[in-house]
Amino acid sequence: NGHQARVLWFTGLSGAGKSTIANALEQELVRRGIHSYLLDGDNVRHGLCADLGFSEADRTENLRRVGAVAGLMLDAGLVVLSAFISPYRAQRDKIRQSLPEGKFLEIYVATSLDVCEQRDVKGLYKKARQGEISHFTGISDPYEPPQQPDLVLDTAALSIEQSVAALITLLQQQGVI
Ligand code: GGZ
Repeated sequence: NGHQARVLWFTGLSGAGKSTIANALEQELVRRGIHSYLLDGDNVRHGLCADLGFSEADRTENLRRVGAVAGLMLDAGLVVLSAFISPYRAQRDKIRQSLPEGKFLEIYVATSLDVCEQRDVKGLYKKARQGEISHFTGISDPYEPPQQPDLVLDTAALSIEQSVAALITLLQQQGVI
């Protein structure tokens, strides 16, 4: 099962569907015998980055560490799926520049703020609107969308299966699988 290592960097608002899509893609890659690993808030913010919050400096440090780990996993030959809000363009560009040329694919999960807020799966948007959470992305903190993403996925318009299919097509076009 020859495949080329890559970092797939999912960016988008809280509740946009980054982790859901990345999880579904990981299952599809496992099914195809492709060695991959999913980095997301669930396995990073409780351990490696447990000391960090959501200020701009802490988010930048969070993503610096994740980018470094992704780089190590890339060296090990994995297809790395990374799902973080990563709200600042400069943070994402820095990670792209830290990796070997062409190894970073930016996936913009472009689900609108309206849709994310209506879903409000964890009730965080409501809390942010009520001022109980400060620096909440999209409400009281910025989100800078990618200007030239490799793929745009809007989960208001696409099923999980359709998003995974679009990602598989991208990976085939890029010669990853
Ligand atoms: C944004 C927050 C915040 C604030 C807690 N702003 O939907 P979730 O819950 O599970 O995903 C969000 C997660 C964001 O962590 P990331 O590591 O992806 O962020 S970043 O890339 O900016 O470092 C959300 C929850 O943490 N959460 N407080 N203030 N999201």
